[in-house]
Amino acid sequence: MSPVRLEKRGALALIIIDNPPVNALSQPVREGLWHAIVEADEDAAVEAIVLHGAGRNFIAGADIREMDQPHREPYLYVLLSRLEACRKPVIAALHGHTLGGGFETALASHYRCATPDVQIGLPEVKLGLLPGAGGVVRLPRLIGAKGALDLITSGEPVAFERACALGLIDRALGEGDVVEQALSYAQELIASGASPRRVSDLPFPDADAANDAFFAAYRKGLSRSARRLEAVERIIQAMQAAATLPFDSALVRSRELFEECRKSSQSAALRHLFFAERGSREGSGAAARKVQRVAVLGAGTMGSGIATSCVTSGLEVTLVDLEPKALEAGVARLQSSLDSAVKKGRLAPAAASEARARVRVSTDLAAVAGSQLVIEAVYENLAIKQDVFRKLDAVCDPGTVLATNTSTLDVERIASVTRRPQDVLGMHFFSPANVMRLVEIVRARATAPETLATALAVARRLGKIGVVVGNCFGFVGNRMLYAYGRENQLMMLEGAAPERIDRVLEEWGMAMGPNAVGDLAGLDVGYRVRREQHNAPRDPRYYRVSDVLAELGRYGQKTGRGFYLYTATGERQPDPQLPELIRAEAQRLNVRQREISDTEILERCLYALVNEGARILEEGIAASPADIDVIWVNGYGFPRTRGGPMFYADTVGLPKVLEAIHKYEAEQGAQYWTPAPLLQELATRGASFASWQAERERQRTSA
Ligand code: T1G
Repeated sequence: MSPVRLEKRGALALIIIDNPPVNALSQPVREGLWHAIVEADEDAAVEAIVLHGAGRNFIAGADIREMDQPHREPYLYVLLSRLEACRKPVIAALHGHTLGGGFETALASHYRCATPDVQIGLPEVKLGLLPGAGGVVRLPRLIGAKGALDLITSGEPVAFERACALGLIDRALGEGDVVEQALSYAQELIASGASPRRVSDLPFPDADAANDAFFAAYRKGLSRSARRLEAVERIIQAMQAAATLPFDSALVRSRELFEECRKSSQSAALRHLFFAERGSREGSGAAARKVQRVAVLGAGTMGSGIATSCVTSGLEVTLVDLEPKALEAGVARLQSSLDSAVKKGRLAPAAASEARARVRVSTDLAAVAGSQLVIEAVYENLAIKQDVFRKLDAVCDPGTVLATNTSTLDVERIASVTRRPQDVLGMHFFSPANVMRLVEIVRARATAPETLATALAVARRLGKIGVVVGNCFGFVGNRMLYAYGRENQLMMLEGAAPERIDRVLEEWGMAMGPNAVGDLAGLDVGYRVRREQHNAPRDPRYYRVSDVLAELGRYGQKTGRGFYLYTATGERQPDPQLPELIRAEAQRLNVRQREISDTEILERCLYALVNEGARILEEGIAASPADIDVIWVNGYGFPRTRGGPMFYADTVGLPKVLEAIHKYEAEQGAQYWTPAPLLQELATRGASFASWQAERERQRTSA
């Protein structure tokens, strides 16, 4: 059945797009729209046409899944030109998400009305694309070049009030039924003798925008992250075409630039992550238990961050810390997070007050009773955590999910002290917990599917991305981080300056270099973890530079000195004492110093990630290469435009990655550079991680 229906309502034609879940403009939708539009336009009895998207939103855009397939007609930009050419008024009835090609459809309509829940935007840039169906050429004709560029290069949606203020909506509707209101608006237009009003007939409004100075200034004002997105430059070029060429020529030019974006590796990476971040939350298929009250044990930095994230997501929170002073400090951190969210306009004052009202605090562990989920965030020590879980086991109702926020301890050994291991798992949040989107959900052997599904549902409720991982030292993210950091540390001993390694990786795209991250997290933290790391390599060089600094009390930002010196304003500067300190340590360890190329820095850090990621896949600790990508992009600052470590390895080509690993195996030894068997096998047969995963999924569905 076609996902597009045409209903005649007296003199009105109502075209309904019904393509769950978001009315994406797939080829069947475009084909159905074409026929409905032509029929309505050619029907003499029809005096106006209303476009409506069934369900929770108008249209969320083109079907992203089609981006890697050959184009199939009708092309959206052609369809929209046909829509705009209708000889009778076309009214777009907007509600909910009206994004990308969906908003371009609204722009090609003659009149736009919307209910207050509308979210209007052109988020293509977040996929490494640009509006390819006329948005770059029509939008500035309504709101000017600057406003249009801001909306398109940010990709951020605008809500109802702002959309009305910008003139994107001709009639503001009420909270009621969008169809009924739109039909009566259409009746009004007919009664007033309104005729088709085509945006493409409007002149490009900013005379000055037609000159290069405007666009040069706009480029100059771009943020560093915007400059890194190839799509942003192409959007500006498309806008320049819109400012200087006739409408049709500008439309053609925007299509050419869209195609360049669509074929770019950045867009492939960003579209990969779009689906990877949605796929990772696929649970075990079991039903999640309902969670409305969460208890957080431990009011330290992590605990108060987790409590903040829960309470701002509408959950009730009981924050427990046996130390009154620690509890007081935790509550203060939570309050301050709420205050700053209000100050930044991220949280309405009323919502902040309601959030505060949902917080209960206690120094008595028994206060967790009645919670459906308990998240333990006490001191990172196994014996302490086991003691806490014995007590939770005694106090909590049956079916309560008991989660530990441990980042390195064995979840199995925590679950095993309870009589309910099926309800126990890890929920590894990343600091700051109220900001970072990633949660590693660690399943132990006995963890039940419902328990996993509940944790995934809570992560989504918190606006986070939950990724189910297996139980091993460091789970997925940190386990790979140790390999990445190991190479960083070894290369410093071998003569590469810490700030140079950071710079090379940051210029490549990492949000922060490993040494800046170490200083931020605190070199003392890693120092303590490594002393508990039962499987640390027997190698005196392993993280030796960090250890020397920690032993000198140079913990990083918190002490003003670590890999860098920190000024009073927090600026980082190289520490002139460091080269000699590292050279002396290298000499003591008999490590020869030499010139290390940028390529070697990148390959040793990035391919160490890939090699460890391949082992993690072999062991079943991660369910897919995409899950590893989601973890590293959302938890460790891996650049989204590179798609994640495993996606990146596929773009390099596994044979090339393997060749480099063999080189380092010869130079650095087999201890760290033996190729993972999976990588070896895939590279040898010219496969990729993606094709390997697709094959596994085919076998699973056909089983
Ligand atoms: N295409 C295909 N599938 C889509 C989709 C899309 N545009 N948008 C969502 N989905 C799927 C998604 O994968 C998930 O599937 C389900 O719908 C629910 O999504 C020509 C070229 C609209 C804000 O970038 O931002 O138009 O996991 O979990 O949290 O110029 O979806 O259930 O199998 O995200 O309520 C531009 C992308 C496209 C918007 C809803 N549009 N979508 O969020 O649900 S390019 C976008 C979103 C374009 C034109 C250009 C969000 C949402 P599954 P969800 P949500």
